[in-house]
Amino acid sequence: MDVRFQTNPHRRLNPLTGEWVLVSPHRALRPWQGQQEKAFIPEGKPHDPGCYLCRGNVRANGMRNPDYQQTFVFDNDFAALKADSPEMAADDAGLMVAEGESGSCRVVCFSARHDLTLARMATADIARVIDVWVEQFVDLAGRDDIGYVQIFENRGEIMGCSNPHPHGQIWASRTVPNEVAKECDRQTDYLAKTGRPLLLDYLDKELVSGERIVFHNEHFVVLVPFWAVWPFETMLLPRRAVTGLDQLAAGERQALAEAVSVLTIRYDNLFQTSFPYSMGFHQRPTDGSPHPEWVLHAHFYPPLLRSASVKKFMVGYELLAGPQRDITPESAAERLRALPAIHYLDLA
Ligand code: H2U
Ligand code: ZN
Repeated sequence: MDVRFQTNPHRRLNPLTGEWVLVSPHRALRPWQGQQEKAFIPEGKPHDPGCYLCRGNVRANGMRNPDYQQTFVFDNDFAALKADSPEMAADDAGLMVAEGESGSCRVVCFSARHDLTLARMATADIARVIDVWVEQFVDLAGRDDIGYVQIFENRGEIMGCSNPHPHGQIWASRTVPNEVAKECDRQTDYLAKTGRPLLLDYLDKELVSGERIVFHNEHFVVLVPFWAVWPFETMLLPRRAVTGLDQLAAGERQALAEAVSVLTIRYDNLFQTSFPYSMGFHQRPTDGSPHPEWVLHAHFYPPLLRSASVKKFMVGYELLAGPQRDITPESAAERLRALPAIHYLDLA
């Protein structure tokens, strides 16, 4: 890439959303006098009697979890969406528009072990989580009242996650939510213009350049997107045009499990902490159309900037004008790429 981008303020376009990010690489040279933090050593137990996700325990609504051995899925007891919602009318001027929204929310326990995270789980056990995501996607996508299935994980207290037990959530809604709708429009336009899926063309360019690649195997690539907003934001992309998790062959699910494992281990190694993030998969809307414009992908949005406790804040200019970053996506990728793929707790 043009070296001028490594030292001068510039903005980059996210072709999936049409939004710009301001990059100020010269600011990364500012002096930093933060404290060096000690490596985080977890002290959790494999089973916590007070955890509402551990096996055999009673949840907030009085239901008892089964004695599950690996994964466990249940309907969220405090679901943001319900099976039906009344019709609502807009005002005449269209200035106060609301509509009923329906759907389903589920919680997915990744492991029976309370003290693990994806980064500490064996690849085979992550593959089991991927199988569960596929089952859930197929089940929800098959419903007439579901137009989009959002699979995600909120990791770490700093992200507002309420429980360290490894788990994620699924929110399936009647309509296509904002972020996905933007990506839908952009990918549709690109396919119409070029006859190729946007993300496959993008991936080809990234593989040629190599400077933002963090990890790759036979079927998946992990990279810091050219337009990343969060300091160590990444994207996981398949090497072929699959529109959803359900289209992955067995070997591809395995490769995805490996990619998730390596990425989350390197994230933990970066600041020797249990690395917080929000991650999730973007897949085709489930309206029954094939959506040839879509390429399945996962986004990881981690907030940490400099250490286990120093995070990036989306405030000021970012809230009022647009996102901004200091360290370039290229240097973030270089740092992640250089980290060992063995967890620091296993090296200790
Ligand atoms: P978070 O840790 O990301 O907040 O997710 C936990 C979810 O678990 C949350 O959505 C649900 C909350 O509603 N939950 C239950 O369904 N039952 C409970 O007993 C407690 C929490
Ligand atoms: Zn637990």
